[in-house]
Amino acid sequence: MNLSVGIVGLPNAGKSTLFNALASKRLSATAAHPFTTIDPHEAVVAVPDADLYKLENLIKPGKTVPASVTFIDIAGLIKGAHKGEGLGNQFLAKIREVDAIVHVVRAFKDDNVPHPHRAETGTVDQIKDDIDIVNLELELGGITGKKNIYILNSGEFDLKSDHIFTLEKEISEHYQSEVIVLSAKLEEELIDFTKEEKKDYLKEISIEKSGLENLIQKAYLILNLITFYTIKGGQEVHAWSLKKGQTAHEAAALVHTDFAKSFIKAEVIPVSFLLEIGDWKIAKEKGKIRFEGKDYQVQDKEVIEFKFGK
Ligand SMILES: Nc1nc2c(ncn2[C@@H]2O[C@H](COP(=O)(O)OP(=O)(O)OP(=O)(O)O)[C@@H](O)[C@H]2O)c(=O)[nH]1
Ligand SMILES: [Mg+2]
Repeated sequence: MNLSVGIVGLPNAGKSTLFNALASKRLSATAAHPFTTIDPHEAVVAVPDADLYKLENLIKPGKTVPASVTFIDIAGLIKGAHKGEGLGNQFLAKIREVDAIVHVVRAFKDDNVPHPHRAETGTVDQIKDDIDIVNLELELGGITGKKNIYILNSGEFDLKSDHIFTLEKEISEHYQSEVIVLSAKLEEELIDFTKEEKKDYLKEISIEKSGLENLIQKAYLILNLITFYTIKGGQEVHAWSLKKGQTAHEAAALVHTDFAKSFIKAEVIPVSFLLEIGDWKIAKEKGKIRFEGKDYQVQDKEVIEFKFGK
């Protein structure tokens, strides 16, 4: 199950900058003029998952595969996009295909980067000049009821300011939505850093951690996904995504494309139990591994071994 998240917002909001940070590569061109992005770019982004890495440490497999979410960088939209202004129509067609929306709201000041609806970039009202415009265009374009997260794209030295804090509160209350504060530019700069350099740099500017991890995890959550793990005889630890409510049979179909074999049962244990016990066989002896049938609704963070007939 690989669901996609579209990055939307006004031109010059910092969408491609954020996208590149998510992709850990400069896939999309960024520039201080509107409509830099024309064709959409896609990146498959690994979902950070501490339990997966604990499982990897325990099992020591040859390979570890994390769950992922696809992010799509799309052209900016402006007032009238639904009538074809700017690159509007292309934009709306692409947005219809995604499962959730990340809306980048510009909260950085930079006179070199023009705001599409404001001559003076310093006086932007993020609700009236940005969010309401984008939301109205989406609505007029027939795109409603999609799950979304607002990204407040703050200047890198502004992240802890009272102004940003107030704005974050205002937006989350006004739209009853998740708001994540980050600096896309800072996140993009971190691409080139080693782990150590990253840590030192964040410390220097008094930031505890990069906002990207938070964003990827929240995106995964709003997509209503859960994670289950397979171990494949100790060779490969794999995290898979399922929609909440899907069954063991559906999970098996993801893992084993060769589904001619008939499903007999799923052996199931919460990952926390397995990590605590430290061994599959011992867990079995202790009666901690359950046997479930094909209609069993898989729960978040379970390790599953499927058994098939011939
Ligand atoms: N100062 C500052 N500049 C930023 C920040 N984020 C992005 N920018 C700059 O703003 C400009 C526009 O960024 P892009 O990422 O290209 O914006 P976009 O939303 O993809 O724009 P379009 O593709 O034209 O819709 C670039 O020059 C970026 O370097 C930020 O946090 N601070
Ligand atoms: Mg762009």
